Amino acid sequence: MSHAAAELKMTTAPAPRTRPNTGGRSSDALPAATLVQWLRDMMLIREFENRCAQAYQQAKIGGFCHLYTGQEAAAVGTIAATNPDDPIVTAYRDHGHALARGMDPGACMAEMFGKATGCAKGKGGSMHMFDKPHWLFGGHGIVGAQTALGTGLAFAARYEWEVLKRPLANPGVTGATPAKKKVCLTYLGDGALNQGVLHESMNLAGLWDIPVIYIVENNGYSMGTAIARGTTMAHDLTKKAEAYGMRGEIIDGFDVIDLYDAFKPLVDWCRENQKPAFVDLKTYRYLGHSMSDPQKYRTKDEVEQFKSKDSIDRMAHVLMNERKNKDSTPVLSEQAFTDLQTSIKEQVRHAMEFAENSPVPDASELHTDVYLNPMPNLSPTAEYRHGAKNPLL
Ligand SMILES: Cc1ncc(C[n+]2csc(CCOP(=O)(O)OP(=O)(O)O)c2C)c(N)n1
Ligand SMILES: [Mg+2]
Repeated sequence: MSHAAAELKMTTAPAPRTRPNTGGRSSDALPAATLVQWLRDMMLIREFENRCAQAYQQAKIGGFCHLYTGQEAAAVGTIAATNPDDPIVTAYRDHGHALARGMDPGACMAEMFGKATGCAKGKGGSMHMFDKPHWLFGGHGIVGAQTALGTGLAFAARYEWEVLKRPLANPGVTGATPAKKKVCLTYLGDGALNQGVLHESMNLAGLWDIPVIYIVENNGYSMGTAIARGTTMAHDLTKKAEAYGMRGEIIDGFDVIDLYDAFKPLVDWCRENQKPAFVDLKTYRYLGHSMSDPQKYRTKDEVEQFKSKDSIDRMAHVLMNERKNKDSTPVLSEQAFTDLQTSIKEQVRHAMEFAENSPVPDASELHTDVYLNPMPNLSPTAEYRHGAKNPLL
């Protein structure tokens, strides 16, 4: 076993376990249709990413491209535990979160293709999925930067509820009224764990009781560096939460139902008590860090080991064999599963066609949306004068 694999075993792979068949889990209260929807969401992400990989190889997608394949349960299981108007923010491996939050796959794919119909008008690309109506505040490429944004979003949410008693948000945004207790899910990779901004953010969150949940999607590697080679206490990251006075939990991210059952009570607690938390969410990416990663840092065996507990296969198995309707038939029949596969392929094919047939952004869009309400002297438009005094200073 390679050095990296040995460390990964220690830090990432929890022993596979069978879900205890006892009552009292949050998922027990959910209708079967919700569980089938989770499976569908994970399958949609997998198919979307497969088609992105093809389109990238055909040079239809340019720039950086980080696929979410293998990590699907992380976005689907955590987002399922939120309200639709809880803000979320993530890093650059963001297609999965966007789709799990409900972004139209056409808008997501068009963004990948750099087309004007994309969610960021084709100006952001793979790393910058934004969806204001679904309270997704990006997609960010600077490692760790989104942790400060997520902390700010959570602060704003608490400020609205507690101080202003009215929403700050655009009234057109889904669920903007009335002000209410929210939590902000802030996703980061394990490679962001040592960025200063995370520690400044966690310090303030702990100090001021900001309702943010930092979710480390711990796939064991930061690009090609195994976590234990670059991060202290990799075997127990919750110690970092302790240092900032917040709850910390380790959650298995391979079984979406287990994940939800562990995560939902934490979200509810953070919302009710308006407190922060930190989650070490164990997961694994099947593909390289990005499209140009030769993956010399891990063995094929290791990847296969993780694939053998694939969260989509697992969920399909549970719904087709373990979860039963009142009449003892499985909640997902073989035919229904096949139909699901067909409808997802169709949906993603439509998204591809939509992206391919959409126009590229007009050249006049080059300097728009750079700043919100740009000050004339700060805006790189016709009014810009080099060396002009910053009116804010
Ligand atoms: C501030 C900053 N430093 C370096 C980079 C280059 N970079 C991009 S991703 C990455 C690794 C991040 O680790 P993690 O999120 O665990 O990576 P993954 O699991 O996606 O490989 C680095 C160093 C960057 N984007 N931003
Ligand atoms: Mg990582």
